[in-house]
Amino acid sequence: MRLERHKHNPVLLPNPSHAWEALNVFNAAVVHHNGLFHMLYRAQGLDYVSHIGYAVSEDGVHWARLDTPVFSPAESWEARGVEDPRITYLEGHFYMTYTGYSPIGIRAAMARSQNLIRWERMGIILPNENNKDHTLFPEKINGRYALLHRRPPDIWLAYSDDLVHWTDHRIIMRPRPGTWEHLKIGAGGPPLRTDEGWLIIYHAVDANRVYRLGAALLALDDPGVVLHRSPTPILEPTEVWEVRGDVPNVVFTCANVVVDGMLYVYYGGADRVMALATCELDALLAYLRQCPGEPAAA
Ligand code: M1P
Repeated sequence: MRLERHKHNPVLLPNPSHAWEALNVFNAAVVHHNGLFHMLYRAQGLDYVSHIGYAVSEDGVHWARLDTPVFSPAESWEARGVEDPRITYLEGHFYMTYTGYSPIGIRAAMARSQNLIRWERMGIILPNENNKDHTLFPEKINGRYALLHRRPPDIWLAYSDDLVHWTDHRIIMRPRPGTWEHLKIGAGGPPLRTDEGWLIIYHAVDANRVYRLGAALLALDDPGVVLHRSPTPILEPTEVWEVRGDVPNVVFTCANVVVDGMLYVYYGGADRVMALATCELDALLAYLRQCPGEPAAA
């Protein structure tokens, strides 16, 4: 099973007219809301400080974007950039999980918005540790908020009563040694509820630092249980703009949305451009149904 690249890829390119997005635009969040696709993308200029820009689209392929970023570094712990946004619509708010990068390291942070343009910081949610690739489930599970995050090299699950204090951390997926997942793995966009489980798309890094995408289904009432996991990648770098860019051989996703039964996976190509790959959701679920599950990892 492979995702199909859109024929108009890359769908978003750096814009040399704006210093803040002149070099790289990549690793975007995308939500589909009120009939429009909204993209919050990571952008870098020559200083390599990451900002987050906004673009909107009717078809998910052609985008109109704002001239200035909607979210930029403002706190000491994100002084070198706000990176890799993922957006979850939950209880009437858009929550953006993002990485704050600074001389102290990388911190898992969160902000919220009602309109995707003005953002209110909620601060670091996993304090005193280098952490990233965190993404919020779109509903409570057994009465508590749930989050995937990454303590290298594994994907972890945690729970919270208030979205700020996270407890009950446990590993749910480990890299598979000697494979396309050898070095580390990390969650992509927010888990998608399906009848058969929480669908997640994740990235995996091999021993040569090639980034690929895989998929898994987690149990609805206990996402710590991996019901099915793809043994082979569903996307790997082959196009020139995936193989050559700022960082070579990278496909990296922070966004997966379903519209009219079609799964849209947005991904950064070689940390330079934004691209789109799709498949029928039912086809991916049929494939995963045949893939083995795993015993609890922790
Ligand atoms: O350069 C590839 C990716 O490297 C990092 O991802 P991770 O630590 O999860 O492997 C991130 O900086 C990501 O933004 C980047 O695309």
